[in-house]
Amino acid sequence: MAARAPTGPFPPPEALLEQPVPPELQEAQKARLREVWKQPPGWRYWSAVNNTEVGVWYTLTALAFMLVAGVLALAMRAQLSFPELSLLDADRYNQFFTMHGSAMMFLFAVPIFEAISILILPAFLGARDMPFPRLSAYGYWCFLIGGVFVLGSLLFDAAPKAGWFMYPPLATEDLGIGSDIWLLGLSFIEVASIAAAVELIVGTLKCRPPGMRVNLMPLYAWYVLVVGGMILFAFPPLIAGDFLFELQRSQDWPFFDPERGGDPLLWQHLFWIFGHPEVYIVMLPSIAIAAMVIPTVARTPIVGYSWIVLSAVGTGFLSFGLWVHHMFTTGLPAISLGFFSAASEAVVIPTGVQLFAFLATLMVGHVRPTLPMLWLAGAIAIFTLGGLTGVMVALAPFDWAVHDSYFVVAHLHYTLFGGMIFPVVAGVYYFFPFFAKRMLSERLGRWSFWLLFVGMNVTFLPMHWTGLAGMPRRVWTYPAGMGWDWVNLVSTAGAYLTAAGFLVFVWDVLRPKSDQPQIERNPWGAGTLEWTHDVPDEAWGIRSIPYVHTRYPLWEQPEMLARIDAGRYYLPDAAEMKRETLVTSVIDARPIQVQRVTGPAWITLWAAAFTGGAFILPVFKIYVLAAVCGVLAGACVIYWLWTSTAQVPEAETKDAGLGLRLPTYASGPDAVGWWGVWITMLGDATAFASLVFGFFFFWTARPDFPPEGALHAVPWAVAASAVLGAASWALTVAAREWNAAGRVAHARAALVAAPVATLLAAGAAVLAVWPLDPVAHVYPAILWALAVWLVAHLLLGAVMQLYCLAGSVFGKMTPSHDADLRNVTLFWHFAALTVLVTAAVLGIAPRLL
Ligand code: HEM
Ligand SMILES: [Cu+2]
Repeated sequence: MAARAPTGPFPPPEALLEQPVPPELQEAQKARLREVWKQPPGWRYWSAVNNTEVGVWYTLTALAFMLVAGVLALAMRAQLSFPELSLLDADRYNQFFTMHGSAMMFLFAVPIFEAISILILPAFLGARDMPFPRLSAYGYWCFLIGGVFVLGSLLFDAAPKAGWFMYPPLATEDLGIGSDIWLLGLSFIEVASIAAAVELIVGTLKCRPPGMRVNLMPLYAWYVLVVGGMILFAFPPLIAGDFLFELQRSQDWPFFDPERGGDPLLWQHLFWIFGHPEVYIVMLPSIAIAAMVIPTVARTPIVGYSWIVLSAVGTGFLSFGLWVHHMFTTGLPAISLGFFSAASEAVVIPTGVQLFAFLATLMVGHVRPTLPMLWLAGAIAIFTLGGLTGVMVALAPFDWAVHDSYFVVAHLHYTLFGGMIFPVVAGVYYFFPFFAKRMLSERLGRWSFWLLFVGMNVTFLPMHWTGLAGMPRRVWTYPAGMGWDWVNLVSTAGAYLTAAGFLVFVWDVLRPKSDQPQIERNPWGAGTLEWTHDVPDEAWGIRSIPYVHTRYPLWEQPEMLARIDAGRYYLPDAAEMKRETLVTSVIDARPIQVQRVTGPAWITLWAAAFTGGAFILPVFKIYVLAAVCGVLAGACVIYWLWTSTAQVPEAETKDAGLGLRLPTYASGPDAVGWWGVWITMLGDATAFASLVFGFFFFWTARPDFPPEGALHAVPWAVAASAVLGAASWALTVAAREWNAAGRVAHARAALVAAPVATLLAAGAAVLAVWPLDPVAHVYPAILWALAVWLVAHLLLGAVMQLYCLAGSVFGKMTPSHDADLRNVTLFWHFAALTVLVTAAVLGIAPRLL
């Protein structure tokens, strides 16, 4: 262990930083870096995994999905332009608004944040890549496959049609496969979203440049942490909800069926526990973009850095307490109405703090009116209007009046255009030269801005009116003479104007630019690290990883750029011809490891394709093949982990530059993989907690839970499952300790015994619920659901234990190279918790009820 500690000076002594690097050496270093980071040629390009390629694909795909969703909106507006038209029939209209909303939210609003972040976060942090490049690639392919599948259903007239929040009983009773496509297809994409969030969080925590303490991070990175964290806690309840929902649809387990003890409100809770934070998941990245653009435009450091960070974190927390305001009309007790109404208004405070900090920055600086700034100004104007109507609908009595009317449609589009479309376009204008090395057009940008600005107001302002005049949302047509006619026509005209604005923007992005000069480096005169990237482009990301001790290094460390270019800083070379980036400590960013990151591979694409099969085939009730796909996906993932992560390095330490020697292998909390597991498991535990919440929700909300004389889970089997699960956990911990102490034979024996205990625990869990009939009533159904969840985790845990055993036998894991075993033990801490809580719910709760 001790052999792996970093040695050498840190922070780097000034004398070392000043030493010149001989030009021949510089050229040789550059040649090696170029060779190591180059993209695979020809069609093999699509096996690339590094963040610059994957980030661009991801961004373009999300924008393309947005355009498809926009076309659906245009079709809806055409249908509504005059009363009693029948361009679209009712059924098709339902499909269109459902897919419009779902695609905008799940295929565009959230993924675009992850896409842009994957693309630029490493550059903000002076890293060469994300910590787990193959995970980003896997996430991207899942997103593409899932998105094409869900949108493709439109072509077969089979799309979901129960609205973007899929309320039961409408969606449970929907015949056809539309709702299944929504539930399974979007769950698949949510899993990919969570994977990206894990990657982004670990990247921010562990891959910052040496010296960049948390209070020096670019604000964007703070928002990545907050939004990533929110995704981690908001998506799992929805996934848990999807899981229950799909069980109801395919197996008839009655979670949302009141006749058999279920309750549709459980879905509403789970959906909005996700859905409200979702609103902030969508808005906060926009504020993050503004926080990067505004100091540059104002040519001054941001005012109130700490206040902004606190507000962002505060908004993140608050947003989880607000979901009930989407359910004001469901007949909740008055006390909770008051509470959630007040809490909804309270979010105004942190949002206001951020806004005022930006205004203050603009006031103390010397503002250059650039195109990104124009888009941001438009965003603020629109968002303010949307915010005002938001304050109105947050008042429960007003909401009763306009609920499910076009007023809400107007409100939500103002917030989404102001809070996301305009800032995202601002971000594209600002960051486009960063990755394309060419500017977008000033003239087209202005055209697009005014078309969109006027167009969206003409579209959505009249909807406040139609809403107050009583026009309900989600109607495919309306009778003449309600006073809605010409207002709707105006709306439709506005929609086409908006579309023209989008077209101009898309053309500007896609038009060939090879006759245009490449940009000068740092064209906006920004102060943050991403603009140190080379022009013309170099695939290595950053030539050498700088020592950072200011918030705006390009402004405040004037000697830095020349030193980066000269390879004067860390990792200026790729002596072993491996892709590498630095890992630093979480709070104060001391260098602790040289991380080898993975290169191009097809295996991620295969893994995504099989995962897709596992999610998509059940839509068509093809369960056996789906299971086969699941197993194959697992095999791909195992192969990819086995061949590329936690490899025993050729030497324990290496020269990282500036006299610093760093380990090439890390294990436990030093390793990025360990953090990845931790963070993933937080999300997993949240999903599990949502299922347990479901149990207690039924218990408190339903008088017949459990019903008179109900069968309970088999006590001895519950107890056996708990004991065996705990034993398996203990064996895993013992294996870790023995292995670390060099008692390899003991460790292997423990790793042989552990999966046996695990499988027995899984068997006992099944026996515990076997006599219960999940179709009969929600009580046996929720017990079955918990058991299924537990068994899936136990099976996964057994595979992990066997993976470590194989690692030990084949020399991938040794007493001093035990990263895999430590990560697996971490998984098992959570698995043990799942075992014990499940046992408590199955075994003890019925006696208390
Ligand atoms: C050209 C721009 C757009 C137009 C013309 C438009 C139009 C519409 C219309 C007419 C509806 C209501 C359908 C109905 O209730 O019958 C709707 C719903 C919705 N829109 Fe948009 N929209 C646009 C852009 C966006 C954007 C950018 C987003 C999000 C990022 C978005 C998200 C939604 C959502 C979530 C719904 C609710 C769907 C539902 O009721 O299930 N829209 N849109
Ligand atoms: Cu909300």
